[in-house]
Amino acid sequence: MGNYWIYENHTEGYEVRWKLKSILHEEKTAFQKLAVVDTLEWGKALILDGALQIAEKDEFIYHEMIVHVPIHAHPHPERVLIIGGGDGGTLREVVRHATVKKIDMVEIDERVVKVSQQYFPKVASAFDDPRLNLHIGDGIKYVAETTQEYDLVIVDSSDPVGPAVQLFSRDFYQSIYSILAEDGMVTVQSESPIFFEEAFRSVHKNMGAVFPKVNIYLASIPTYVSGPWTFTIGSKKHNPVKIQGDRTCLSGLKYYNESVHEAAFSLPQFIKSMVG
Ligand code: AG3
Repeated sequence: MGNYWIYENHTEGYEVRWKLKSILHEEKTAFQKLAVVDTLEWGKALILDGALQIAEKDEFIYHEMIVHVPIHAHPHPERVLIIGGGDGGTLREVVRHATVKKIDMVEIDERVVKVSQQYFPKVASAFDDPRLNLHIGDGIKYVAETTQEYDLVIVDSSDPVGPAVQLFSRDFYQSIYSILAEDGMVTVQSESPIFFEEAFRSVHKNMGAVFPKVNIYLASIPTYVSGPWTFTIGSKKHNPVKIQGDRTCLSGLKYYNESVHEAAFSLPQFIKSMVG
């Protein structure tokens, strides 16, 4: 085996590298550079424009947390919209919920879906769920134009560079607000508060300009930069910090459980101060 490494450059003075067993796939899609590599320590990984999106060994943390926290915080999550998430991991977690009757998913880059189906069958495992309508297109346009109403919107985006920048904007949250039912909520991945402090702060600010309730919760996802990763919920009515009284907590997951749900909303002081 050769001595091949992939480097992820986070700041001028900090980068992480993974030793590779092989490069399985590389292409330039209409939207981004896409690669699938097989790493020595973390299993196969999907890389978009140089940023690691999923690694087989720890993707469960991100996907369970972006889905099960908001879905348990809603009393009747029936209509769910996923923006992005082309690898299918978020979808895989949503379909575990029998309360969910209809799922729309809007992914801009069809190649992410196809390549994930080929290389990550355990992540891209739910694309044939009968409740799913997959739309290949621009999520911003979709939320601005759709006449559908949703109980929950999940924004599973990449970092706020290039085409994803708008997914962190106030206008986008405003469009989401208007397609949510009167007790609906939205969850977005809101980046590392350490390495993407600006993005993290602006999600909170922009979400707060639109939603009456905004809450942040955390998970540690080893392959994402390092330290805590944030998710932000904007809610019209329900307090997401607690599981809704009559919802039973899904069991048999690898990360999420009832006490993780509540604990995830406990913020260290330095993160509180960023948004306080
Ligand atoms: N989306 C968020 C990935 C952010 C990673 N950032 C980074 N490595 N700099 C993940 C998509 C998974 N469905």
